[in-house]
Amino acid sequence: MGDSMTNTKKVAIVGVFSALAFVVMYLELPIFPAVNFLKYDPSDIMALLIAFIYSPMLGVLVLVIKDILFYLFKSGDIIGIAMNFVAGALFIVPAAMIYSKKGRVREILGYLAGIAVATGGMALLNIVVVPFYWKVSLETVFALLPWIIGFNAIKFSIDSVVNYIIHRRVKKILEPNEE
Ligand code: RBF
Repeated sequence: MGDSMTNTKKVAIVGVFSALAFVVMYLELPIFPAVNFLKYDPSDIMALLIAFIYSPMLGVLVLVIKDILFYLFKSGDIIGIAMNFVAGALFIVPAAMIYSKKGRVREILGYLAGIAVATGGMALLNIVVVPFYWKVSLETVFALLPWIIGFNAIKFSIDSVVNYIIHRRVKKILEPNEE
């Protein structure tokens, strides 16, 4: 296949995965009642698949597109969408950068790094954002911190396990002529 054809196909696949990510975002599953503003959805898996199969940058593009669509069609909550985007980017960029196409050890180290960066980064960001968003005291935020940390650790662990199981099969379907 020529380069221009490959690019056309890549653009189409990124578009389809962004649309899929947007649709599955409607799941919005609150895991912990104490922090019901934190909602699980599997949309970051679509971005991680694209980041693994093509590049971290295209993975981030999937995050941008699905979050803009979700903001426009569903949420209207710019803070929630921004937090969702930052969390997703903090997870997929380290994971995909450390992942090497051959080694399972590097892949798992990538997931662990992504989970650690996203969970740590979002804990700090929530300490800053939640007092303004909910008009609560810092003490209240610190009381919620174990739930916030638990939410992000669980969310990105689920995404890692699912991605680990499916990404090679998805790559074979999308790029049957490679390797
Ligand atoms: N999403 C995360 O994945 N991790 C977070 O730490 C996180 N913190 C949030 C904090 C606030 C105040 C809000 C409003 C949303 C946050 N979100 C976070 C996004 C939330 O889980 C959900 O994806 C969006 O609100 C869209 O439904």
